[in-house]
Formats: sequence, structure tokens, C-alpha cells
Amino acid sequence: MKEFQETLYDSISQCFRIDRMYFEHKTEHQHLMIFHNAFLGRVMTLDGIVQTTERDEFIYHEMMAHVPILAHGRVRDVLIIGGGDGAMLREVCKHRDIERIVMVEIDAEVIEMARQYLPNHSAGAFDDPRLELVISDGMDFVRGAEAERFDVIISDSTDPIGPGEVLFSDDFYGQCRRILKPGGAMATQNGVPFFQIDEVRQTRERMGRHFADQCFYSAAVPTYYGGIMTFGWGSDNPELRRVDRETLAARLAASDIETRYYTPDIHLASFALPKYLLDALEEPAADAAQ
Ligand code: AG3
Repeated sequence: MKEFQETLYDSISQCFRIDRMYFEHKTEHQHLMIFHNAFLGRVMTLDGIVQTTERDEFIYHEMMAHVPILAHGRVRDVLIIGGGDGAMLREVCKHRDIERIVMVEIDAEVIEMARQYLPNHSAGAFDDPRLELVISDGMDFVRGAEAERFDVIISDSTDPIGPGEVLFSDDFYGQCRRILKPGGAMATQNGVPFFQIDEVRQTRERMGRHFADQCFYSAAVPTYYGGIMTFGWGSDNPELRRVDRETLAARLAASDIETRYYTPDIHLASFALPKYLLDALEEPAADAAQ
């Protein structure tokens, strides 16, 4: 029996049975695997870490796309950093009023292989005429962006190891802030705090330097095991994350999007954090400089 054992944490790990291997290759940037598991469906891993599975991807992608977009209410321009599997793009594309979606992915092979072996993730979204796909390092893109501005920026990154590390830097958050329109919002993948507690402290310090309102919201994604995953939130408008239930419900109804995880109540509740996390956020980060 073949198995995939995740190598994310030192002293514990999760193990998936590989029922069929579709693809395994060292790309120019990372080690990519796509395999089938009887329970989870197709699973994609990068550098030994589970990125997404067919069974539970809806939780992560709905929460990272619909929370900032519906909190904002009038989104025209969206920037997705990373997200090569295409599921974030799929969720963003569901909002018909969005006019322009720029997606910046460092690894062309991830897109190519996900389109082939994880077709349900993008579900045709790569053909959406509103998409401008850029193959580049997200950090280089935001640094080089001149006149363009976005209402929502979503950082659908890996963990801060390897190519994803720069997407957790002070400079990255600062550049994103610079290219966000007034009243816009940024959402980031920020790890599972039960295991990756310093990541929330670092993000609070680094992102907090650039955004008048910085906080976290969360969701439990089964294959990012260990309890809740946090998402970083940054905006210059603190009211954005306090939009009331009725407004969110009206926006969701107007968008005519069917969700499987997201509801206006979940949206509002996701900004409530457990005490261990609030306590940790009171402590200084081990290494907040970069
Ligand atoms: N990227 C986030 C994977 C995080 C896994 N890390 C963890 N379990 N701490 C997902 C990309 C999906 N589009």
C-alpha cells in the first residue's frame, strides 16, 4: 500500500493512502504530487505538504473569496496571489459584477497539471475573459505594480517555507496595502495556529504595520488538520469586517451564488477567535523584522 506522509511539522504528521498516483514531478519551483484517495478524492501536495483536496477545498476557497468580496460589496478588481489549482479563481469568478481578475502564480506547471488532473477545482475558470494570468513571483508582481489598484487582494499561498516565504514578509504586506484601493480588503492564508502559533504573531506585527485594521478570521479545514486555520485580514476600513448580517445576506442573495460552507452567520462568527489565540497575539513575535 502506498502512502503519502505529510512533512509539515516535526513531531507529528498525517498520512493519506495513495489509491492512484496521477502525477509526481519536481517542477522548476517545488515538488508537485497529485493523487487519488478513496475518501478525499484528488489530492494535491507541494513539497510534502497537502495543499488541497476535492472533498474539503470548498471550505477554504469559499472563506477566502466570499468573506472579503461580500464584506466589501462593490468589488470590481481582484488580485489573487498564488492559487495555481484554480479553485480560488473559480469562487471569485462566481461574482458577476467583478470586472477584472489578475492572478499571479509562480509555477506554471502547477496550473497546467491542476487543469489536467484537478479539473473540478478551476471548473473552467481559467477560460473566463475577465482573467489576466501572470506567471511570476507574487512579490515581484506587487513590487512592480504601478497604476493598477485592487478592491480585494487574496493571498492563496503555501506555508511560509520555500517560494511562499516572501508572501509573509513585511514588504509584501506593505506593497499589497499600496495597491489596494481605499476601502479595500486583503485576505491571506495564515496557517493552523495550534501548530503554527508564531505565524499569527508575525503576521499581526508585519501586516499590522501597514493596515489600519488588521485581524484574523478562521475556518476549520479538515485536511489542514489541527483545528482552525487562520486567515489574515487587512483593511483601512475597520467597518468592513463589521458589516451586518442583513447586508451580507442581501449581497449573497443578489450574487446568486450557492455556497456549501459560507453563510452570513459563519462570516461574522469567523472573526471571533479562541482565547489561546488572543493570548498568543498579546505576546511579541519571535522574529517579526523581515
Ligand atoms: N494553500 C494553503 C495550504 C496550507 C497548508 N498548511 C497547513 N496545513 N498548515 C492552499 C492552496 C489551495 N488553493
